[in-house]
Amino acid sequence: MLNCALIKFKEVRDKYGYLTPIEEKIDIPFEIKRVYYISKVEQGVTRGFHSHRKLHQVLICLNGSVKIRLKNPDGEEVIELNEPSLGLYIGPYIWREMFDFTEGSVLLVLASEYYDEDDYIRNYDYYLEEAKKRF
Ligand code: T46
Repeated sequence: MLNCALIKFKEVRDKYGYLTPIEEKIDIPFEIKRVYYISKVEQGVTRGFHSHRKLHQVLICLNGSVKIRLKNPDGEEVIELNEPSLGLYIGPYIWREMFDFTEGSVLLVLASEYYDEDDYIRNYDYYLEEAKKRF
């Protein structure tokens, strides 16, 4: 989908386990200003239901799995994040919904900007109106 991409990170495996290094502007296509993570999501809960105007993010499911429904005015797609070496880049004007969090799952998010509620579009009709001008 336009403005989204899967990123496969390098895994360094040795007899002690796995290590995944993530470097700004090398593995992540922007400067990282903020990091947050989502955890302890109860079964059946869906989060998200919004888009951003400027924000670029990479989502990484560090433990367990989660599904992400991505929408733009041309269609939709569901991506499952189920391993810590897989990142999902989401650019501006992509509607997202996160669901099917497995027990104990942890979703890490690397973001290009500080938290700004004004950057969110939380109404789907407003989203479509603005996004149609961009795609
Ligand atoms: C996104 C998806 C993947 C903060 O105080 N600081 C922060 O940096 C963030 C991200 C949120 N908050 C507060 C705002 C709300 O009171 O945390 C609360 C939950 O936020 P929200 O309902 O937006 O959470 P999600 O899971 O629906 O969405 C989050 C991000 O907000 C969003 O940018 O793309 O994760």
